[in-house]
Amino acid sequence: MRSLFISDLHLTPGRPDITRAFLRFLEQDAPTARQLYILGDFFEYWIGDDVMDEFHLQIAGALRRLSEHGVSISFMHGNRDFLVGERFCQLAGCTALPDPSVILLAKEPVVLMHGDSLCTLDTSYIRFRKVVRNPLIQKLFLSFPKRMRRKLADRLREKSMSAAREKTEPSMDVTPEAVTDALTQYQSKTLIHGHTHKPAIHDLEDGQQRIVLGDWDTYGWVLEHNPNGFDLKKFTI
Ligand code: OKV
Ligand code: MN
Repeated sequence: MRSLFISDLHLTPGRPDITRAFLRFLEQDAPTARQLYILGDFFEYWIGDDVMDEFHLQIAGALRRLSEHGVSISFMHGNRDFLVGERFCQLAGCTALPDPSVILLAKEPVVLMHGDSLCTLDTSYIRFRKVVRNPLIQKLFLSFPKRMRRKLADRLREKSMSAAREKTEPSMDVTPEAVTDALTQYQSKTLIHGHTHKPAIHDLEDGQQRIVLGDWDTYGWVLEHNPNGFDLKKFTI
């Protein structure tokens, strides 16, 4: 009875080392699990399912192989790959998982989120999110020619990279209020999320816990839940 949780791989053709580590994980670790939960920012960027190439098809194929092996795969969007759609999920044998979602682990409710919505002090990002998550604006963006989408996305990412350096650390992390609100709303003691790139298991008041997944860069991170509880595993890429 193993469940695995990953997020923030930021897969891109520019990081073949991370892609290889992920494909290795799919072959060596994931097949003996019952479920695999992908909690957002699986891809570094996504501008439409119609822009998939060899790289994306290889990853979708590897995921599909795992799903056909009997592992159920759930895919939650992150703040980068929120445009991943039905076509990719179908190719990859994944089921879309809304943000937030509540699952049962050892009969206990557990809240799953990407984590960006917990960073309630990041006002400039919240503004950006409101625009790009608007269904009408998404429809308009997806109606643009591919080269125009590419150009616009490249420009937005460049702009955001220079802005991120100016941001002070605390505004990027989750706020305790947002965490408490989520746990209260879903009457759960455990919250699992990614996004902040600060992997840890935080024990909170009243037996509550917040588990933060790690981003894949120098190390890869996998959270495992088994009959003994949670285990946040770290390995070199
Ligand atoms: C994803 C982030 C780029 C953060 C644009 C409407 C627009 C969608 C989009 C374009 C960008 C996703 C889809 C990307 C996340 C960035 C920069 C910062 C902080 C529109 C709908 F422009 F028409 F309104 N986009 N891409 N950022 O390159 O994957 O999360 S992206
Ligand atoms: Mn994120």
